[in-house]
Amino acid sequence: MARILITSAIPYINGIKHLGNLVGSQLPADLFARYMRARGHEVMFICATDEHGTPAELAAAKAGKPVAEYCAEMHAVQKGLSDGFGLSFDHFGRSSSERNHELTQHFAGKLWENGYIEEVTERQVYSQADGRFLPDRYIEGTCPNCGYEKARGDQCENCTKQLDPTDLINPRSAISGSTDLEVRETKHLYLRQSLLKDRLEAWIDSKTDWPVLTTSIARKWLHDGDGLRDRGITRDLDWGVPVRRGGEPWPGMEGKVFYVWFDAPIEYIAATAEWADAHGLGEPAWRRWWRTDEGADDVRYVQFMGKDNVPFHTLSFPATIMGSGEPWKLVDYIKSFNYLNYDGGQFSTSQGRGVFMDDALDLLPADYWRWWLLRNVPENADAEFTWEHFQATVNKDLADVLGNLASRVTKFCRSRFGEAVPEGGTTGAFEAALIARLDKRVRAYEDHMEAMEIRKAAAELRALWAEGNEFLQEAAPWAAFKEDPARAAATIRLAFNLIRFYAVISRPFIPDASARLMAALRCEDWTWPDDVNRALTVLPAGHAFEVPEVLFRKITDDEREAWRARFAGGRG
Ligand code: B3M
Ligand code: ZN
Repeated sequence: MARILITSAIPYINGIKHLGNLVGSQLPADLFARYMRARGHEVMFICATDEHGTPAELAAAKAGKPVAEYCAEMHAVQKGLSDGFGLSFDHFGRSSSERNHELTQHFAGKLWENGYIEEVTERQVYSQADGRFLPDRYIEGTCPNCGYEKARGDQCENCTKQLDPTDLINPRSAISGSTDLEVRETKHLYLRQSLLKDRLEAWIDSKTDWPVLTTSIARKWLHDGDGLRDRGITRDLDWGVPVRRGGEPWPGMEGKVFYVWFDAPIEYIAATAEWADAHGLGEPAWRRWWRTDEGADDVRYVQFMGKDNVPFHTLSFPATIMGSGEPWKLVDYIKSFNYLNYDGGQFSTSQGRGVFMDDALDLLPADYWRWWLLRNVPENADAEFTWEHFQATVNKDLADVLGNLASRVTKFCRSRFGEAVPEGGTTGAFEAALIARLDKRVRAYEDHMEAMEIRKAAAELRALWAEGNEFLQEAAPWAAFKEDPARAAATIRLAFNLIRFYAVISRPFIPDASARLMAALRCEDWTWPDDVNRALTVLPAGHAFEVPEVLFRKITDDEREAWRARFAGGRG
């Protein structure tokens, strides 16, 4: 049994996330966490809301609420939606927690002691109209790298380049739109990550098994010259982790807070401490996941994130950990994702274009979305959501293949044999050949899941379902029943066990449907089918069952068209 620490990029607090956000980190992380638990490993799966920085302040201002109140409300909303999608976090924390304040200040103090932080008098954009400095997203303008006109002061969404507000061409205030801006001097702390370039590079070079998407972005920023430039890690904002060290205010830094991207990854650690607090556990309970001197040397740490978050996780956060000089756990594997587009364009939070997590759950249960999203996860290239494809996938894979198998077998059995797994008859070479195929496929499925090759895993799972459907089609117990009821009974007995086998192996993808199947089978044995032969004898003759409610319903053409129109844009 291994110990696996899994973190998903923590979503910004500012509003409900769309399906593109969901599939870019939290959902695949959940798939992996569920799979690893199913295989008997000890898993710690952590996520949180990212509550600091300009996104939080701007959204709270727009909602007309104090930022602390806004964040508390939105955290509860996001928590409810992640529960709705079956995201099985061990803890869904908050980056504004006391734990994160302490840890962020702790890391800054260590970095300072070790010479990795310096105080810099820098030039910041000041807005006359707004009467304040304009850090990060408080300023917008044209990206000097790619020419995108809506680049933000901290990063260009289009080309992912990390920016400083003074880099922008034609800058304007995101608060007032004012272009009456001037550059003023103010003192800030800088993380001297350039000093760690060699260590970071050697570390990235050692990660030969990482996805190319991850390492190519990391190398690009390492070699860009600019990518590892020392960066300001403090801001002139009210909301955030106050700049302190050793429990005292940091001289000259009064009224400033740490930059959101400095404290956000530290929240992975803090949220694990929040988990321990929530369960009344002591310090060792969380430190054994994070401190290599306190047990975490045998932990495998995997991170999930969208490609725009890769530079922070391959360079800045590791620089924070390395520079602390303390034995904190570094990530072992980073699984990153491309973007999911929406029906011929992009998902857009600002334009309300696309399906958001709350909308999705209004339309259909989570498993319909989980299946489509994971099967089409933007793993090796960007992917696109279209309503036709969604409808076709749900109707074919879920309703026609898996759902149909469960419903045919249980209904046929009830009408011919009664509400218990039938006895009599024996299986032969035909069944043995099926089992051999299933065995081969389930081993391939395991390999893809271990390797986090999600599309391949989904394709293999679907093929496993199809094997069962085809077997039933050919064995045709409804026809065999007349001449050879014992033979039909043996087929149906195997088919019941197939349903259980599918419930177990499909659970990481479609947990609710799996639970409903198991409930209908009155079975609680979730043992993984290490031995397929044995797995297909778990339900013996005489075992009682119920016919399940429709497992997956079909999406009609009318629904598809109505939904397309509804989500074309302009969500409030
Ligand atoms: N909140 C950006 C995002 O939601 C940011 C991730 C932080 S991970 C430590 O994509
Ligand atoms: Zn750009």
